[in-house]
Amino acid sequence: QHNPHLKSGRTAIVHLFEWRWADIAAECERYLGPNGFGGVQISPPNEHILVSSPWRPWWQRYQPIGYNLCSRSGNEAELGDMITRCNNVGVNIYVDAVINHMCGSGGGEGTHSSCGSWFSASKEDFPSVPYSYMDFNDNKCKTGSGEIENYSDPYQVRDCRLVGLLDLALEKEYVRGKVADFMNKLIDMGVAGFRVDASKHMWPGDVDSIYRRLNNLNTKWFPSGARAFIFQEVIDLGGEAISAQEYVHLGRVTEFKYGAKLGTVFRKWNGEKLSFTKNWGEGWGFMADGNALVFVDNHDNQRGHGAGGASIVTFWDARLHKMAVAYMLAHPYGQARVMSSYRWDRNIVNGQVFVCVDDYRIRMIGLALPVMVMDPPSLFQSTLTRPVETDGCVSIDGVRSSGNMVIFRNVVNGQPHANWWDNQSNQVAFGRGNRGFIVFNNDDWALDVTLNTGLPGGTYCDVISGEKQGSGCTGKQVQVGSDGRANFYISNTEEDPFIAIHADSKL
Ligand code: LAG
Ligand code: CA
Repeated sequence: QHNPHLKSGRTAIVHLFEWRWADIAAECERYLGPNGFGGVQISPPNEHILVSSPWRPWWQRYQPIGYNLCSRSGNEAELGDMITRCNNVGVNIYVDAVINHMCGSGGGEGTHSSCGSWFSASKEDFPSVPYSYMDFNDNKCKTGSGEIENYSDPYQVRDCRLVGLLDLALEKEYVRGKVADFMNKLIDMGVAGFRVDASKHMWPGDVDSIYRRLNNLNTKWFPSGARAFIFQEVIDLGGEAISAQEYVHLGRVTEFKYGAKLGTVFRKWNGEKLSFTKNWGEGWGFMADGNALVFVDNHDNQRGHGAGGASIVTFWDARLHKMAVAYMLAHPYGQARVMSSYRWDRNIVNGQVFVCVDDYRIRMIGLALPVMVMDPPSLFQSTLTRPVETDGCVSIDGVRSSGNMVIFRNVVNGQPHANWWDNQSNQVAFGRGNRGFIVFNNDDWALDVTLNTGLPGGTYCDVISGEKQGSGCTGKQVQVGSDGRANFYISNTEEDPFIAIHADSKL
């Protein structure tokens, strides 16, 4: 089902990667709700394996042990409280559903799981569900190793093990029922839908059968008869046996070409120019607008996992990242998702450990300092706080620009892409009807041009360099004449070489 059921006027989703439920609940009330965010993609809430080497990596959560709802983000009560509190302030929750597989075949035997349930990976025994060896695809998979060996063979990709993960027999009624029970429990708690992990590795007919078993959404927060929003993780950059098209009738699909191409454009690789994005969207060979879930980067490709390639822009390139995120949020194509995770270098402020993030900053409490080499090892011990006062993170401005661009997207919702301008290089501008206008300078020289914005005359506050506060503006001001025209000057040396104005930033 393709409709995210966003509450009125809201348009964007944020992935709060690895955040704790209690922190997400507070964030919904304090920031996301008041600032027009439509929904949160949460990390997998189900019981997962605990990996010791490396110590508690983020990816242990993609190795289910069962469907009990305790994870390192919190327990079932905290999850329910979060769903309720976010729904109550108009922010939907989308669950990352890992249903293709259980833990890795080498996951051992014991109670090293997030709720403490006993399991045996070697015997394929997961009593908390329960699943036994009969519920896995070992006999269906035809490769010698039992692994996916060749991505040009769709049978292998669906029936064999992905990186050693025990592959569930989703053709079985029993397994389908257990998966649907898990998802229905979450629906009844009030979630609005699911990011379906590893969808490429499941037959469309199998997931269809599961989706058909899902309950309607909880009528406490959603219209009666509303079906869960489904967005399926299918990495399709072209050239493989399995294409995103096989899944679009079932729900939305992650459009991985979007971030890969946008990164190439902003990096100016392969002769790409921003001016070539005049027909961005379907014109670039992406899937139909109504099927696409779009993002600049995701939790995998920002840390070298999964696909996407080197062109993906992440917070490591803060300047380009902010521009790319703003471009996505200003552009009408697709259901947009922004990413909020952490970067894994640390800084210490007044004896407290911080990790810098793209859109947010995470304060780590009680962590042993020397162990933070890559990803924070145990987020059980952390609390997350939105940056309010301190600095020290390169992309702290990204909080403002991305947050303000989420508002921009809401303000221009439903308006057509309009008033395109480019310099045949990397300076471009476009508007959204008569509600918003954005100008980018990704060239190595200044932009100085008068453009038709499509907006009513007046003085507007740029929401990238600052924002409207009361009747004032903390950033640049743009004078739009009664003919809709305005002069823009953007130096190529600015930290944020782009300007965005919209109906609600009018002074
Ligand atoms: C996904 N989308 O379709 C997730 O976005 C991605 O993060 C998941 O992989 C993947 N599918 C499976 O759910 C992640 C890591 C992998 C990790 C896996 C399971 O990117 O690196 O594999 O989660 O934890 C890890 C090890 C492998 C090992 C495997 C099994 O990295 O070397 O073979 O566990 O033990
Ligand atoms: Ca499979």
